[in-house]
Amino acid sequence: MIFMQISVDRKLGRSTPVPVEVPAAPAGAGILHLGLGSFHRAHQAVYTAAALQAEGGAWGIVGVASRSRAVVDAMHAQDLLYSVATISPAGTSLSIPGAHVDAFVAADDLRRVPETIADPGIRVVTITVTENGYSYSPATEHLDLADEIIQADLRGGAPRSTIGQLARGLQRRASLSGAPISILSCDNLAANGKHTAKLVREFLHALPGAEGAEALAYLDAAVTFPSSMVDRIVPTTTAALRAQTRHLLGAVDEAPVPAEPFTMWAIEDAFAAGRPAWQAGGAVFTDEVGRYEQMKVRLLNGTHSLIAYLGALRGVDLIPESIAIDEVADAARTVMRREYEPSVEAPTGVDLRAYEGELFERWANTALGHRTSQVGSDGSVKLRQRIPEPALQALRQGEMPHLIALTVAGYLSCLAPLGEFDPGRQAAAMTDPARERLATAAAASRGGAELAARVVTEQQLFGAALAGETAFIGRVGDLIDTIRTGGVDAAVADALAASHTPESNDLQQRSAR
Ligand code: CS2
Repeated sequence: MIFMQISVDRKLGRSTPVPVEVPAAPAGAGILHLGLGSFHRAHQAVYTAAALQAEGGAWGIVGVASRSRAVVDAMHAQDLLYSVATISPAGTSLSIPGAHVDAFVAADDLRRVPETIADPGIRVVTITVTENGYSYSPATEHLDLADEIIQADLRGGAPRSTIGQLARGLQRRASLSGAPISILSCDNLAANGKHTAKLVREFLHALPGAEGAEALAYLDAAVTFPSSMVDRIVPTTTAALRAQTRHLLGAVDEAPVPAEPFTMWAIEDAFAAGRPAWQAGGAVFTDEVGRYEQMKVRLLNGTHSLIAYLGALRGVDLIPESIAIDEVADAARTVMRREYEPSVEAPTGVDLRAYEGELFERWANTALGHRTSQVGSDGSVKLRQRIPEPALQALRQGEMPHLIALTVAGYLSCLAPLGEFDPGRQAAAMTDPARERLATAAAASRGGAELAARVVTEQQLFGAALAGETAFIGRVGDLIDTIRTGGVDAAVADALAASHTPESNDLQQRSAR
């Protein structure tokens, strides 16, 4: 699509007329949000805007970016406004949520996050810091006390980790007002509320002497950690989107966010000090968040990882290009139906098959430009949430999850290539906190079996339970070797053939042969 080059110097702002409705500024701050990235701005902020429109109230959002100035500066220059571009093959439409009342960079003033948590006007803290932001060890699932930042946060001074910020903020709130508050994780983690509560408590328990005692008692009495499942595909913002937004708005927006039309939010309704009417934006309040989360993290995210690694290894930039390849679509359908679905219990009223059908349409959204390198990034922390449970359930029933093994083999082939194997530029663009560790494992391994054993068993990258599953680890190793010597298509064909042959799925028959 070509856009007319028009010269617009007007900036988006409350006094700039634009052809999109700009809601009135919120009456005051009620939410502190940690993680002012694109996802938050296209998800929770949109639901909060709908709630404000429906019921008003002092539920404006104070957004916190951990280090990057870009979005904070752009939003301040635009009276905290930005547009959400909803993109489908049928076209792009803009909306302006206008739900923020302030934004700052945590690293600029490390005391500001705990101080804001202690402000009694703040009644909910929402969090999108990605799976990588919770400072926990994938092997033990406990707070990573060996982590340098956690150690520094425990010694005192201004906290830098999200868990340290929450714990120090709640400690301060306990001593100042003791006012109730809720902490709402919106990241793709199993039982994200409980997980966050556990890590905050572990931080407080690890403080010297009885330093954490008052805050721990306050947590029991006045703080809740509801779980939630969030869903909306939000790629990174591009220069092309900025140009398109400028054209549609007739004003410059330096911080637009692209998003798909689909959006979902399932939340446990356990708020200690009230909450916005997020249902006005379509949020579902339910006591079945666990089911929603398993459905989403496995069927969507688990399959998404496979599509990303297979696509990257085939040299494909975008998720829609990858899912358009017949073999990739077949692998995606198979992993979803045969290996993830048996471990998922559908939430009441949700039709799994309809949900799955919708996923294929969402992945095929070519206009969205979602990159394989974006979905493939941070696999060490993402896969930990997506694969171990369904893989273990299959293995316990004597079934080999060939396509989950292929997901791990694809991941390791991209991030820890053996010898001369070149996984290509999409794999090179993937970032991962474990990259260095994985490279060391690859350098010390002569083949796929050794690499898989080093990563899954020694490093316990996918948790302790999967570390002892030798048949699964052996299968991952075989598939790594097939990718390296025969190419990714050969590995996909091998995994699909094995999956479609009932006999080869049966581990007992396999070992008896
Ligand atoms: C993706 C998710 O990057 C990834 O790993 O699977 O970000 C996915 O797009 C969102 O969870 C959709 O809600």
